[in-house]
Amino acid sequence: MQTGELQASPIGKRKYGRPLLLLVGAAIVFVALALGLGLGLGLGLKHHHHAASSSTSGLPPSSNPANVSSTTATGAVQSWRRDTAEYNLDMNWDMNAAPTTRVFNLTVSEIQAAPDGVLRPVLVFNGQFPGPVIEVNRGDRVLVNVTNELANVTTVHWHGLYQNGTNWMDGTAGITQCGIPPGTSFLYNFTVDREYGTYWYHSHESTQYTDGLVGPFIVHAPEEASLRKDYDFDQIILLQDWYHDLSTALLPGYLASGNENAEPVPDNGLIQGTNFFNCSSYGADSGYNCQNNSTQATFVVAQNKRYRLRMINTGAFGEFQVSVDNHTLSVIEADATLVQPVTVNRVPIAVAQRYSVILHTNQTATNYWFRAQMNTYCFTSNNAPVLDPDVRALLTYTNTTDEPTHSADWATALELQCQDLSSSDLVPLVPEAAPSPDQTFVVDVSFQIGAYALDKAYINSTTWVPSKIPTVNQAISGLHADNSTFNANGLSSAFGPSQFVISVPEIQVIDVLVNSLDEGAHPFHLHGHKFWIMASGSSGVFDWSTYQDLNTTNPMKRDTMTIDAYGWALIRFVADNPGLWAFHCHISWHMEAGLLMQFQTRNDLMKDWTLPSDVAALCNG
Ligand SMILES: *[C@@H]1O[C@H](CO)[C@@H](O)[C@H](O)[C@H]1NC(C)=O
Ligand SMILES: *[C@@H]1O[C@H](CO)[C@@H](O)[C@H](O)[C@H]1NC(C)=O
Ligand SMILES: *[C@@H]1O[C@H](CO)[C@@H](O)[C@H](O)[C@H]1NC(C)=O
Ligand SMILES: *[C@@H]1O[C@H](CO)[C@@H](O)[C@H](O)[C@H]1NC(C)=O
Ligand SMILES: *[C@@H]1O[C@H](CO)[C@@H](O)[C@H](O)[C@H]1NC(C)=O
Ligand SMILES: *[C@@H]1O[C@H](CO)[C@@H](O)[C@H](O)[C@H]1NC(C)=O
Ligand SMILES: *[C@@H]1O[C@H](CO)[C@@H](O)[C@H](O)[C@H]1NC(C)=O
Ligand SMILES: *[C@@H]1O[C@H](CO)[C@@H](O)[C@H](O)[C@H]1NC(C)=O
Ligand SMILES: *[C@@H]1O[C@H](CO)[C@@H](O)[C@H](O)[C@H]1NC(C)=O
Ligand SMILES: *[C@@H]1O[C@H](CO)[C@@H](O)[C@H](O)[C@H]1NC(C)=O
Ligand SMILES: *[C@@H]1O[C@H](CO)[C@@H](O)[C@H](O)[C@H]1NC(C)=O
Ligand SMILES: *[C@@H]1O[C@H](CO)[C@@H](O)[C@H](O)[C@H]1NC(C)=O
Ligand SMILES: [Cu+2]
Repeated sequence: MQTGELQASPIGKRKYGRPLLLLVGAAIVFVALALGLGLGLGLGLKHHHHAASSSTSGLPPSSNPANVSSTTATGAVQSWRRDTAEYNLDMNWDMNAAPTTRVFNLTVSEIQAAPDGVLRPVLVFNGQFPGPVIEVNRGDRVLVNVTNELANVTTVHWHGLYQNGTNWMDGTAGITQCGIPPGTSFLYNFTVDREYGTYWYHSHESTQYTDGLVGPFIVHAPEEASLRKDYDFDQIILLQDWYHDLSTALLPGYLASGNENAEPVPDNGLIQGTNFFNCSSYGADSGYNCQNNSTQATFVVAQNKRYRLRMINTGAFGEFQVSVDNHTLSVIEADATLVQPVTVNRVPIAVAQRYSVILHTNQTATNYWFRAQMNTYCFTSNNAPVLDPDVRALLTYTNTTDEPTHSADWATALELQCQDLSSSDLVPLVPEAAPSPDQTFVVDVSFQIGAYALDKAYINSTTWVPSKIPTVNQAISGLHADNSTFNANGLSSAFGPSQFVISVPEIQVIDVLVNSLDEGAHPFHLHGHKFWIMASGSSGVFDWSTYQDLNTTNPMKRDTMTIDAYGWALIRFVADNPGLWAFHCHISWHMEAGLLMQFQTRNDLMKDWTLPSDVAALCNG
């Protein structure tokens, strides 16, 4: 392993200081000896055992302190904790390789684990939390065999991938597939075309991903070569809020009448799936099995190197404002769109968004805090004293676990609202003009006490409930049968009362103005496309008199954007990708409350589709 490679390793916060360092040292010797003797510890120490990847990515983690840190002083390995050394990408990855087929296995199961010291049921991929890296080249065919060992159905969605021609591989329950039944396997089979960058994958069945079913998905391409001149190391960083209860235990309270959209407030935040938690914030009778021995991520850096940090918010609800004490960050990518470098002190990252930044380690060679400060302004309560929103990892130039002594957070204030980096600060590196729109739709987003007095979310007057028969299955049969109800333009009446589907039969450029009548911020994600952000506002309404004069020169294009509280956004996309595509708020609770609509595009192509038999069979399970 190269010196100075950024290493993510959970090291006990309580372990800073000499005596415990010695214990860590002893564990290093133990691991080194074990590896030196060629012993397979067989305790999940090596990631190969559980990793999904069949590729050549990643180096053996033999000299990585992550091995040590997931080892207790007695040498016991927490086998459910993934060695996130694999998130440290191999700079020798061949991005010019000829297109190939890459095969992965993802087994979904429920285990007991304590990512922050609080034991709870966690849903995991391949027995470990968080999920393994899936790393491919643009042009590759990807085969992922998902085996469901849960008691409930599941799906896997590939966030940001276009799935052009394979809509049924998008993994969206009730839209592109029926859930994978317990005890069975399903093979996701798709190619990654015309896109590269930082993506992720997660369950798209109810709120399941909130319980642990998340992982990074990286796509390389030859164009990356020029970018790589700007960094020496390439590191994935997963950020997520965390609850100490299963999401299904929190849902009934959230949806209960009279609750007025009071989302469950996270109990903690995790970086690389780990964090410290102070058990004393729970009373003795809390019912939680809490150990104060948890861990914090540590990034080992060398001085005067440049690190690309691919940060992904895989959380359910919370926005993070990421910063590194005493270091500026240069943003170069947002949701797999490369942008002209922009230097900032803090990067706000909403749920499901990704940002790559370059960190230049040109400060005094000591230790600093990497901060992912959760924006509690967007929560209905601050959940004190349980939630410590100042989520941290250690950035060490000295490869020590010493608590920083001269590390200072930026004096610039934290944002008081959950808002994205201004889209005018994000300018795509590869210029592209937005074409003129063919059609414009307006939708209103709100929360209301609806049927059965449940607190539900609405797109106009529709609250989404996943369809038993996926909408794409219905559309294909309807179009096959030449049923014109399925081929009308605009708001569709073909799918029943819980589906808000806008049908765009042929290739068109679509504008959508989303008006939020809600007091909360909503990170909206469009499946199967990236959209241009043509205009947005945090109050008032869109001024239609400016519609003809929108700046189409090179607007920001991405797949997830925050629509501000009581705000609005005008987005534009080319509806050229056949299928049924969800457009929804990515906050787990809000999607479950029904904040989802769909676009039905390219009926001209879909009418000739036949659903693959294995996909169709999922609905018989
Ligand atoms: C950090 O220290 C550990 C233990 O001495 C060593 O194994 C590892 O290679 C070091 N990492 C770096 C990046 O120097
Ligand atoms: C996937 O699992 C199968 C067994 O079902 C095994 O034969 C194969 O080697 C695994 N592939 C990878 C890439 O891990
Ligand atoms: C924390 O303590 C529990 C209970 O003693 C133990 O099972 C677990 O392995 C410990 N974890 C670490 C990281 O030391
Ligand atoms: C997927 O994995 C399951 C469980 O290991 C195995 O039975 C099945 O044959 C695999 N399917 C494919 C297509 O590899
Ligand atoms: C994956 O899909 C392609 C295109 O439909 C097909 O040719 C191939 O046989 C599929 N692979 C597997 C393993 O099912
Ligand atoms: C499985 O689904 C049921 C019904 O929604 C739910 O009560 C249960 O908590 C789920 N299990 C997990 C592990 O999510
Ligand atoms: C450190 O690097 C950043 C980003 O490259 C640069 O803006 C800054 O001026 C550098 N600071 C020093 C002290 O060299
Ligand atoms: C970090 O910045 C603070 C505030 O500017 C400064 O006091 C401190 O000395 C810096 N730390 C280091 C290690 O340079
Ligand atoms: C949604 O409701 C608004 C306000 O009533 C209306 O102007 C708009 O046309 C509706 N959208 C669609 C797609 O029907
Ligand atoms: C066409 O689809 C609509 C909506 O699903 C349905 O109500 C209608 O019966 C269908 N028409 C025919 C002729 O099947
Ligand atoms: C339009 O946007 C481009 C790209 O961000 C920018 O360079 C240009 O200055 C903008 N033009 C106007 C009139 O604002
Ligand atoms: C998707 O494929 C269709 C042809 O099937 C093509 O017209 C369209 O441009 C593609 N869209 C994207 C986003 O790749
Ligand atoms: Cu929302």
